[in-house]
Amino acid sequence: MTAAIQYRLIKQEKHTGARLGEIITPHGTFPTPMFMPVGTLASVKSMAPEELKEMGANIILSNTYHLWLRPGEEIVKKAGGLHQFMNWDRGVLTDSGGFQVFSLAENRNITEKGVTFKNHLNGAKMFLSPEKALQIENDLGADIIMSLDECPPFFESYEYVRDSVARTSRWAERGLKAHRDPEKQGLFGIVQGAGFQDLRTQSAKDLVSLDFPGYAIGGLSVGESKSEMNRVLDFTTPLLPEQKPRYLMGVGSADALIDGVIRGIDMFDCVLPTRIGRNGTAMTSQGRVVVKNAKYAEDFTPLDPNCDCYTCRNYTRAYIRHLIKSDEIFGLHLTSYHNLYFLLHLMQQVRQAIMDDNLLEFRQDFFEAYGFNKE
Ligand code: PRF
Ligand code: ZN
Repeated sequence: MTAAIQYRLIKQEKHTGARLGEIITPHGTFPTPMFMPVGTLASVKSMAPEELKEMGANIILSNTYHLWLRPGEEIVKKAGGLHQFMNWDRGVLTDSGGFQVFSLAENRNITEKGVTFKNHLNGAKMFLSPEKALQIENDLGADIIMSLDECPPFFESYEYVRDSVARTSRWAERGLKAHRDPEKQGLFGIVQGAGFQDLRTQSAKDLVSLDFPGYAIGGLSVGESKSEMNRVLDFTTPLLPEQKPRYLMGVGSADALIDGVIRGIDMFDCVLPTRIGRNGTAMTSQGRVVVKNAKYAEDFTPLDPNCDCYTCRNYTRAYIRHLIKSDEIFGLHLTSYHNLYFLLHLMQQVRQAIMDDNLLEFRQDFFEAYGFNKE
């Protein structure tokens, strides 16, 4: 059997845990570390697939929970799968729905079998199990699919997290058994355990013994501090196999990407660039620019003076501010375009720094210009 997803480690950076590699998928081979734009409902909000390609996006993330509710996985399957449905011929990853049920749905009840909840659209009672998540993800047809996990709050009690981690491991094993086509889709396991080193260790051990083609680290960037997240990464990534990709879920601020890469992370996703973009905030080499602010009304410079994206080559802060203030949808397209470009370009620079063994110097320079802690 040829596994759907393979990872090739090309180079380890000399002074940090960072790695240069590539991930081989049924829809192309892509360099890592990488950032994955989020297209929750089979669309990266306001972005055409051609635009994502021209800025170098190689894999996008979509959500099982949302597509299950609307339009339903049956319709996506009939269209020929997510790639065909949305006209995207590069990589797709679907999250399993666990995290979304916990953040969006109401009346959740979690048992060994799975989780019942009322959906956030019409309040209908629904049930998601590890097997159901796999059936939906198999029907959606993404290249990388995720196990159903529980993401407990970071400051939950030790006893709760211990039992939750054990259940997430059992769910991961059930998902693996239910997975129909490992040659077409790679199923990743998700390490949980909040801030507890022994529980993260147990979780990683359980999942590594199941031999997934890749591993995610979940349960971070859920309200804990950046230093807490880095502390957990410091002891968690070394528990994962060197020859498999490592994915830090839901992390997308520029400083956290760099600090994650330094600790051995290969893949990231986050709604941050598109979400704050729609609401009039640009990520720039000099920190965040809230372009909606009055002080930009007569600023005829680009969002980021050091950016050569389509938005920055052609439009000014004053114009974009005007569009966003007037609810002109072109405005949020321009900021989304720039923010995605900014993070994809940042990852390109990070890969070059790994190649040159100067990632720590790169971090120092970047943080200085960015103004550490602005994010
Ligand atoms: N689990 C899953 N998806 C996620 C997370 C998680 O813990 C997070 C946490 N940052 C984001 N997305 N399945
Ligand atoms: Zn730009």
